[in-house]
Amino acid sequence: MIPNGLELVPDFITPGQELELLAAIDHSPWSNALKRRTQHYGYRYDYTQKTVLRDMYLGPLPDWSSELVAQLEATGLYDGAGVTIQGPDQLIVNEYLPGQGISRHTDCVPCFGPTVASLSLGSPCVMEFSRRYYPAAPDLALRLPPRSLLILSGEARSRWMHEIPARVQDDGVARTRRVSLTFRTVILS
Ligand SMILES: O=C(O)CCC(=O)C(=O)O
Repeated sequence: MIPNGLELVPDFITPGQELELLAAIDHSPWSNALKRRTQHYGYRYDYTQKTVLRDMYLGPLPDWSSELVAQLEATGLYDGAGVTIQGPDQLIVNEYLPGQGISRHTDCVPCFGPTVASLSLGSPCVMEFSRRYYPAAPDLALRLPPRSLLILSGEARSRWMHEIPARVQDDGVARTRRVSLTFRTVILS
């Protein structure tokens, strides 16, 4: 079953853009605060409190992401009812080495706007989608190819959970390093 509001756009960027993005990311500082390395831009997110507050502003998104943000905005993703709503102002870069994943979660609904978009670089991996917490089996396993853009809106964004199981292969295909860029729009209360 495919959740309403889930869309996967293959080849959203070119292989050249992928290499340029990876180079820029690897020239930027990584945080080791989580089980996997991350970079946070725009606003910091408090994973424990599940909050984003005004004083967590880190600054504008990095220059190396501006072409990508323009591509995202050009898709109309942020056009609601004929008006352009605010585009992404938060970016989290996640690095997954083989054996690393992200646990089952829904992106904080009051913290972020109705559209979440994740770009995959490097290794393909399988993302699982579920309507229930563990130990329920996932309802959908979706392969995310490199350079694809995953768009979550509607129920897929606000009601379903997604996860990347922490394993070294998916269906017999060995994972290598994957880097994802997740763009969100912060809602400050
Ligand atoms: O790696 C991804 O594609 C998804 C990342 C994610 O779910 C998150 O940062 O909350």
